[in-house]
Amino acid sequence: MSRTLRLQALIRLLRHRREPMPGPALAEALGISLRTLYQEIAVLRAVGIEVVNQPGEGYVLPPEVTLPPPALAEPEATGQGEGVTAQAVPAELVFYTNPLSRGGIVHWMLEELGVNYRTVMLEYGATMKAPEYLAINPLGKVPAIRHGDTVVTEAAAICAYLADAFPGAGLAPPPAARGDYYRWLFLAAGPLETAIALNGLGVTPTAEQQMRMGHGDYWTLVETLASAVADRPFIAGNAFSAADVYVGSHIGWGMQFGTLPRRPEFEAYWAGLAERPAQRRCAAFIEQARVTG
Ligand SMILES: N[C@@H](CCC(=O)N[C@@H](CS)C(=O)NCC(=O)O)C(=O)O
Repeated sequence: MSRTLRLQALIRLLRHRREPMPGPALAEALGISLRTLYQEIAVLRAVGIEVVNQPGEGYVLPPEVTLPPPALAEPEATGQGEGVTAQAVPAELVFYTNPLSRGGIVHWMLEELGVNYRTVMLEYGATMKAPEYLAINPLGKVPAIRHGDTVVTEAAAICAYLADAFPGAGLAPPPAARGDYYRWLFLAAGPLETAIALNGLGVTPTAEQQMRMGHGDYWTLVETLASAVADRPFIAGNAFSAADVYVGSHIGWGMQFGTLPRRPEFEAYWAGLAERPAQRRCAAFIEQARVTG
């Protein structure tokens, strides 16, 4: 890893945390020695980034620091020069997950995109709650991605981000045609998730409570979603999109785990999605993880 990338990684690790990060944990997360870490911190201070060392606790970045300054920015792709074409180095794409988690949604999205990515497997209650990962997602939950300097958490947000970051895959409609795309992505991530969770816990809000809670009534939501996918292979427009990855995952898993009813509309919609090669690869991966524990 070049020094520029290492300094950016160091900044990234610190700026997503409020709590100090101990030097040894920071050095380990960056794959460098403590001695190198001290040198890098000195470099940051030299360019005006005041990394604060709280004795006995670790390092923090003051919240007002906005980064990175030009001195640490990625070198620009130089285009053509001297008859040689300089290639921009693609930003690293890292996928944080556990095989038995909502990470499966993002896994499917990544496989649909066909891009290169590096997977970091995290264990529930262990590496998922370790300082290195809390620097990525302070909630200690998966999935998350880091794309170059950009960290995204929340499966729906990750799917939408990836569709935009890799437009060549055609997994987001053109901006002017995104009404249904946003509508169903957001409905599934918010109201549907809440309704399914409460229903699974056996909680039925009263009519008065439903007026104040964003999801309203579970069965009305089910009916609405069933109408949205009735007699159509895709939920937004005439093409497969990130909205199908996200909403389809809820519908497929919902029927599998009994959190959504096996309505004919859901069965037909999911049957079309489950046949996709990327989805088959992900299903096989999950199955293997389930069998091998
Ligand atoms: N709203 C988040 C939910 C993420 C979530 O709850 N992930 C679960 C696994 S499916 C998790 O990481 N649980 C571990 C924990 O909370 O300790 C999303 O949609 O990505």
